[in-house]
Amino acid sequence: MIAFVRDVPDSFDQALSTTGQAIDVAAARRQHAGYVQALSWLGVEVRRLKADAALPDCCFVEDTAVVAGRRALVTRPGAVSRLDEIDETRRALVGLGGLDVHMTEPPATIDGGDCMRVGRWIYVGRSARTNELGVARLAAVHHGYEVVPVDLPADVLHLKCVVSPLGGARVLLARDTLDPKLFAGCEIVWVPTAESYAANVVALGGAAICASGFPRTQAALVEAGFRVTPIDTSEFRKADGALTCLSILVDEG
Ligand code: CIR
Repeated sequence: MIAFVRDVPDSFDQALSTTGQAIDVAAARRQHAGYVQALSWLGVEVRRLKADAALPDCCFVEDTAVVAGRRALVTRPGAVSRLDEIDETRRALVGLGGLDVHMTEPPATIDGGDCMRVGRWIYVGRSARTNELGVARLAAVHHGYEVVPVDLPADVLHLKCVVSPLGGARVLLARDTLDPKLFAGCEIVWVPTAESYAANVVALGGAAICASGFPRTQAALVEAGFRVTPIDTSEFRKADGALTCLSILVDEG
């Protein structure tokens, strides 16, 4: 497994945020290094892309591509300030070789954080960032998968803010967010309402990287058989980000 991550820019304290909390860029860089280390511990080959100070949100690289199998869709992020983030992602994915790389044309918008692959399905959030044309583009490029649109509540930024894939047909879902019937073919591991931020984890094989400070979610993951690595994500949380947003995973298999 290869993971592309993008460094934290000097301007990260100007990242889009609904929290209004002041971001400590140096602390964010330390937390980012912890994330990279945790990925390496899981056996992932990490490739770092350079930050661009003109793009304060560029470390949330997940939003710029949806990779499944040998096909990659470079997205067109729904936030105007993030549109230029895709150039570096496109270069990196083309440079990797072996991937069929496709683009998204305006007026379609789609954020990778709204897209979750589980087996042969790709769930996609219809959100403030991902529009109908974005969903259609995803379905056209990833035609080998069944695309399942999910209407998101207005207070949920991205689909994967409240549900994330655990591998196989398992998902980690925050209670009181989405209708569990959407995931009828899946086994659900539940995150309690009070810990909903922790529903976003990076799970690979039998291991999961999760946000620290959420003991009930950690216990649920352990109960589900995962070896759990908690890491501090406080600075990314201030910018409405979590764990999956910090990487694009490419399965070489
Ligand atoms: C934004 O509002 O776009 C960023 N501040 C946060 C993006 C988080 N990305 C993700 O959850 N996939």
